[in-house]
Parts: sequence; structure tokens; C-alpha cells
Amino acid sequence: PELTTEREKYLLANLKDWSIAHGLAVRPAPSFVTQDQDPSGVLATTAPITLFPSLFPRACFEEGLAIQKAYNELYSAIARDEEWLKGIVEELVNIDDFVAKLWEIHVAVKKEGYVQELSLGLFRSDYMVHVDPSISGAPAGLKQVEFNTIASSFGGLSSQVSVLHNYLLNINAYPSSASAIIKADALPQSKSASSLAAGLASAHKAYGTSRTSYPRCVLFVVQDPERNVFDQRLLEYSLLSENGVRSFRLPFHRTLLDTKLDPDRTLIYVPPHSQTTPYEATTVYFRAGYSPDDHPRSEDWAARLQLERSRAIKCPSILTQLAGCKKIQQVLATPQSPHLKRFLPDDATASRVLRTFAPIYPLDKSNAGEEARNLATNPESANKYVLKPQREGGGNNIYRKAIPKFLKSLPESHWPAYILMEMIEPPALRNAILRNGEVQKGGVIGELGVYGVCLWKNGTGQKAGEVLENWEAGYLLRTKGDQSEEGGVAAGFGAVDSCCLVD
Ligand code: GSH
Repeated sequence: PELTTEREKYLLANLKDWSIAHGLAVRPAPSFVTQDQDPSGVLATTAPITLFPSLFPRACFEEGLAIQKAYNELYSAIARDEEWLKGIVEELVNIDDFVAKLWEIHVAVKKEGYVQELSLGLFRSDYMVHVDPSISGAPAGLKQVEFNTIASSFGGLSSQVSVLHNYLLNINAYPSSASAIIKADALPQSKSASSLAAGLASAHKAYGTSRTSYPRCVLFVVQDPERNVFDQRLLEYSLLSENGVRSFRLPFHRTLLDTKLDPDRTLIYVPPHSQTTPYEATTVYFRAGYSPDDHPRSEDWAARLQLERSRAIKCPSILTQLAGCKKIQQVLATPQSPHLKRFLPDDATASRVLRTFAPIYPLDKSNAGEEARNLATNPESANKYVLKPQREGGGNNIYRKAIPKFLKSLPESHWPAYILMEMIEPPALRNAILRNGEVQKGGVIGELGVYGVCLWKNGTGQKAGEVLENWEAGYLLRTKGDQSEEGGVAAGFGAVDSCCLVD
């Protein structure tokens, strides 16, 4: 859409006020001020967002939403199957310290016995639209980029951005060329904020009888400093206003200061700066702990161990977090492998999920691994691929021509810590992104995320394996400039967007 200077000014002025009034915001960069450090500072600025909703094929959108319950079932089944997971993780522990540390915690807790059999997943499955270039007129399909099992972000802001785009349409802020295409009934609102909060509330309620006389709460374990505070706050507010559940923000590094375990491993939270009594924590929701950077000190590992040992329901448990390893996505995506069937016995469901996988290869000594090593070390063929470590949180991948040099800088024994994935090449669209006060216009690429909530029972006791809750929980569209390979919003590349569905 063509934007005249006057139109752009009008659009931006309205967009900026609306975003601040509705919490579509982040802490400003780069000072990363916290409220405590600088009470006079500016605390909020518009989050990286697109000016317009982006066009997205309706059939792909609907398929992504429809398949989410199967993905929830799949990943909860993986997290329950410790033996199977062990087989995969064991290949990684000698070459990936972070995975090894997480596994160690699980082993330690298993030894003394888990006291909480419920686990909560607030998942997000990310996709790009793919059109097979070798078939003329091939329909657009979804290909999965990754599956997030920890700190699946932007569910709060996504609910707001879809409302913002609708508002901009309603006040005629868009030029007529755009409003000829963008129609209100083609703009799906994302229910993610409310739906993810309802997921936390369902765990809180399923926790069972209190062990203390304290009031109960949910803990949001967060990074500090954190820019994406408002996205988290929107879930917190919805948890309280729509579900009546109190929650607190616990900076991860304060875990050992502000929480303790009773002898029966009930998790007690003692708010540091309030006169209130302690709380019994029913649910621990991690918005930190997915990156080695969150664990600079040995106390940070002790903190994670304390939370995992506790009676609180973890979102995610260590095993659920490990289920998000890229190696697992690769194993599931391997054609004719028995693994997907193990977890999704229904053939129709399994093949629907299988259709969403792009080709992914291991870099080990298997036949497929040898083939992948050849592809990855040759600059010509490597150009079609992305190399991914087991890491979450964005900014960790190696793209295309940079892969051979990167691999050569590593001892070959470490290559199996990575997987090689064929790049999904979605059609470029046009949009404008507002980031750090600047508007960038041009070609963009979108990535659809679909949230899922799943609450299930682990262990061996009665009803083990039972799935108590399983629902699709709204969507996120993230958009990046088509010149950038990385799309993570938190890592500083993409912007939060909403869909304008097209048939
Ligand atoms: N700590 C931040 C938060 O809690 O919002 C960022 C967490 C984060 O990076 N989450 C990843 C994600 O969803 C999954 S582990 N990233 C989406 C993005 O940055 O675009």
C-alpha cells in the first residue's frame, strides 16, 4: 500500500497512542531500565509491530489452528515417555552442556521421586507458508519452523495487535488502496492472551488440596531485565480479572531468595516487598530458563532444581522443555520413521502432522547424517539450508552460505548437536514495520504461530497419561523484512503482526 506522508503521520499517531493505551508495548531499548532502577524513566514504548495486517492464505491459517490439538497431544506424549526421550537426549548430553544440565536435574528429581504428577504446556507451533516450486500451480501449505515448549511468547501482544489493526481500519487510517483489500471480516482476532491465561488457571485449579493455610498463587519466573514485560503482564492481568487467580513475577535470579520448599516440597513464595503473608505456589510458569545466559551462576541451577523438585505444577517441566529440542523435531520429521506413530496412533492425525514437516536431517554418522554432512559442507548446496542448535530464544541459527565455515570451526564430534533443515521459502509480501520509532517499508515474510494449552498427568499411578485439558489457544503472526533470515521479535528482528485472510 502507498502511504503519503500525511497519511503515514495520521496512521502512526493513532497507532502509537492506541498501543500505549492497550499495553501493546515493550520496555524501551537500549537502557533496559527496570522500574526500581529508574522510577522517573520512560517505561513503555510501542512494541515492534506492523502498520497493516499481512495477507495470509485462509486455508493455511485454518489448518494451523485445526492441527494444534494433535501437536499438543504429540508433545505431551513425548514429555511423558521418559525412556524414549532418554534415548534422544543421551546422544546430546556429551556435546551440549545446557541439555546435559537440564537432564541432570530431571535425573536428580526422579531419584527422590516427583511429588507433582501434573504438567502444563503452553506451546506454540511456528510455521511458514510454503509453495512447492517444482509443481506448477501447487497449493500453499504450512511447513513447521519449530515447536516451542518453553516461554512461548507474544500471546499477550498478539491479542492486542489484531484489535489495533481492526481499529485502524475502522477509523479510516489506511489508504484506500489498502482498505479495498483489508476487510473487517477477514481479520481474525487472536484469543491468545485470554486462552493462555485460562491454561494457567486450569493448572492452578487442578493443583489439588492446599498443603498450607496460605493463599495460593501462580509464579511467573522471568528474566531481569526484561523488555517484553507487557506481553507477560497481559497474561497476568487476564489471569486475575478473568479467572480470579493471583500471580507474581519472580525474577529467576531471586528464586532462592524469595521461595522455599516445605519438608513435603510444597513451594512457598514470600513476596519480597509487601506486607502480605506468604503464598503457596500452585504453578510455576517459566518465561526464563530456556537459555544458558539465564544460568550464569551455580545458584541458578540450584534454583531450577528447587523449582523442579517442588510440588508446584511446572510450565514446562524439564522433560517438557527437553521435548522442544530440535533433535526431536528432526526425528519426528524423518519419513517412514516409527516415532510419530508411537505418539499419534491415529493414522489420519499422524499424516496430517507429517505433512507440516520440512525436510530435516541429523548431522550424525547415520546414512542420512552422512548425506547431510555433504550438503552442509558444500557452499552451493548449503545455501538451501539452516543449521540449528538445540537452543531456544532466537539468534542462535546459522544460515545458508555461512554453514560450511561454521561447521569447519567446530570439532566434528560436536556436529550432531545441530540439525540441518531445508529453508522454507515463503512468498514475500509488502508491509511496513515500526521498530524503535522507525518505519521500515518493503518486502516482508510472515511466520504463523499457533498456541496450544495442554495439561496432563505423568507418572505411573492412577490415570497416568490422562490428558486433562487440550485446546488451541489463538495465533501469532510475526513478520520480518525479507532481507533478514532471523525472525525473532525478542531477539530484535521481527515484528508482531495480525492476519488478513485471503481465499
Ligand atoms: N523472555 C522473553 C519473554 O518471556 O517474552 C522472550 C522469550 C523467548 O525468546 N521466547 C521464545 C519465543 O517465543 C521461545 S523460547 N520467541 C518469539 C520471538 O521472539 O519472536
